[in-house]
Amino acid sequence: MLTVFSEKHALRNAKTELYGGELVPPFECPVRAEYVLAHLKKVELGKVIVADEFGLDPITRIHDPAFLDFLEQCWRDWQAEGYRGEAIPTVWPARGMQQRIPNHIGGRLGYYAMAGETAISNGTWEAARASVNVALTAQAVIKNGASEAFALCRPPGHHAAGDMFGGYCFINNAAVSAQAFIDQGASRVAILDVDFHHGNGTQAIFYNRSDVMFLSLHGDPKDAFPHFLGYEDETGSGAGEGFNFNYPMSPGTNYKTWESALDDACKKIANYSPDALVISLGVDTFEHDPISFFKLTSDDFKRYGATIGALKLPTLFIMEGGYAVDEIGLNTVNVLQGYEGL
Ligand code: SP5
Ligand code: ZN
Repeated sequence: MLTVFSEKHALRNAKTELYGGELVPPFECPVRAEYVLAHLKKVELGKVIVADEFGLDPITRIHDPAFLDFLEQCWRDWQAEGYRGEAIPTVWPARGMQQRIPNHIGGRLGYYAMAGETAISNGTWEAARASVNVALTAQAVIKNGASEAFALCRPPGHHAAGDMFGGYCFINNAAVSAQAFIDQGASRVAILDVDFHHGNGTQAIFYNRSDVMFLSLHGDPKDAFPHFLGYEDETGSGAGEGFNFNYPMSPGTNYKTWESALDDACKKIANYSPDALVISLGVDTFEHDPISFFKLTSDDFKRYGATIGALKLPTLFIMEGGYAVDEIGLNTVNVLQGYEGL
């Protein structure tokens, strides 16, 4: 399987994450991508190519231009304010408050943020742009006839909505790629999100559409981030009713339980008969992930890769989360090799 990569991921190198009331080194860190790259080279998964530049047009199909301007300008505006730390939101347009966009960078940050753990700092925008270029390059490989490709995206994307960042995500790589398939003539695309966390951004983006089906297996929002989306009764709205499927699962969920959710999701995908399948591939379902609570083993990743492969659909794998860095290469590549039947 071909992999697309960009060294510019390393420009996303925040020093702080707000976690348990402390500023800690971010779980979402540069070695994640380096370890995945090293492992797929070690097992000779296939060619690794560098991302092309796609410009803003495919991104504005999904994201609000004012939101993108904010992401591009945020770090400069924050520094201009004289702040000494990284840009972390501290105020939100909560229940009963105005949804107007303020001038002050502190207000703009809160307006566009869906969570407060994700600091914006120097290079964040450039890395997020590189990440979506990785996804679009892999999407183009499939559009040009390959049956699968792996986009080694970093930073991840599935928590980013049309005008919200957070959960370590800025641009929704999976959503932009799915939209690219549609814009290039696909009638239907399915996005299967196997990251431990609910893909709230992707769900929100396609919630009222029937041409992109979204299915997510994740920690129950009652117990897991992002807490405010991802319940089973979120089934889509308007034309999108019946095209959104959530599989929330409890703390301690093992592979047997997780696999039955996957099997159900795969049946729905097969019935939908999409022209392409996008996998939001987070490996934070791993038993030793430091911020998650599923119990998948490294061998389980190979097993479920095979289940996805059995769908026999053109498949674009997009890297999302996974924070047990010592095993992130093994677990990610196991999915890809399982898919290939190895
Ligand atoms: C892409 C992705 O995986 N984003 C995840 C963002 C999660 N950020 C908030 C984490 C809060 C974790 N609280 C867990 C407590 C574990 N003891
Ligand atoms: Zn995650």
